[in-house]
Amino acid sequence: MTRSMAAPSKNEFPDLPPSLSAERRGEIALLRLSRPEKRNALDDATILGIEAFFTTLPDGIKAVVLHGAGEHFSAGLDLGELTERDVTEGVQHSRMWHRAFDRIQFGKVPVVAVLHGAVVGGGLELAAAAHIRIAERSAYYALPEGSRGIFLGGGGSVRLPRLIGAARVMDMMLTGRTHNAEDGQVFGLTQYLVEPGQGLAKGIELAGRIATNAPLTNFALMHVLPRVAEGDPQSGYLAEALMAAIAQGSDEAKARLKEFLEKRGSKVLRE
Ligand code: 1HE
Repeated sequence: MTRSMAAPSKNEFPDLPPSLSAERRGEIALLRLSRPEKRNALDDATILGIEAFFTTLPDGIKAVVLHGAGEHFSAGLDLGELTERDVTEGVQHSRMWHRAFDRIQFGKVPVVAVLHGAVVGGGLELAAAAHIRIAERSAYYALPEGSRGIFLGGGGSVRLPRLIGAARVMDMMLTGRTHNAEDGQVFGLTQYLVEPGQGLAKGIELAGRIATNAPLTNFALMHVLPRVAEGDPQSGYLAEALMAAIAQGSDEAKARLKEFLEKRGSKVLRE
């Protein structure tokens, strides 16, 4: 539910543009790209709305599901806004996208993106900032920047090679190659592949599981794991040891471990 307030209280979503809609379901927030008539193309208002949403998540939200209305997740950058920008404005525009998507990747809670139809250009960059990606079988991926005479600008040149390899990004941009949902699943862009129409339910299910984790564990996964994975190993081992000790020392971890040892905790079950 979107409330019309300039300064949201800790229990409300911020004022969002019409291209976005937010809904709370208990501990989970759903953020929907809601501009299907333009294939959820991302204009400035939408990017700023995404930044505001992830910066001011209401208290008690433990995971977010990001999804798109209509036939496509997102057609990427709103090309209609591009024509009048000079070089300096172009740099600032890209940095605005970086800020917004950083609020997703390094924000307060994990984000599950549900992908379907076109997931292209800036839409793919947006998806890359999430922590878990689910593809419906209709999803397809492309980076048409090459053919439009432009370049990645939403953090894609950083995030996408880490997810799918620089060679694939190079191929997609040089040749305009499109990959389908099965390809994306095989090369690790997505972690789940579901039938058309099933993505949102799967996203809500996974977000529900994420919400049951200790907040400190989710914090460590979002903020420590990627930095360790990308940094030098020796610093990584040290950061891991420190994070492990901090997590183990928390009251929540102690209570959860006690629960298991007293046969009240959940077991790891085969899916
Ligand atoms: C748009 C956009 C857009 C659609 N900006 N208006 N992205 C692209 O190069 C992808 C461009 N879009 C497409 O290739 C197709 O629209 C789709 C494959 C996504 C969907 O096709 P379709 O047949 O369902 O829709 P459509 O008829 O092409 O588009 C419907 C409307 O959405 C139409 O407007 P209308 O007023 O004529 O109805 C389109 O103009 C409009 N529309 N996509 C603006 N992208 C930070 S840097 C990131 C750089 C990039 O993202 S580059 C990639 C840009």
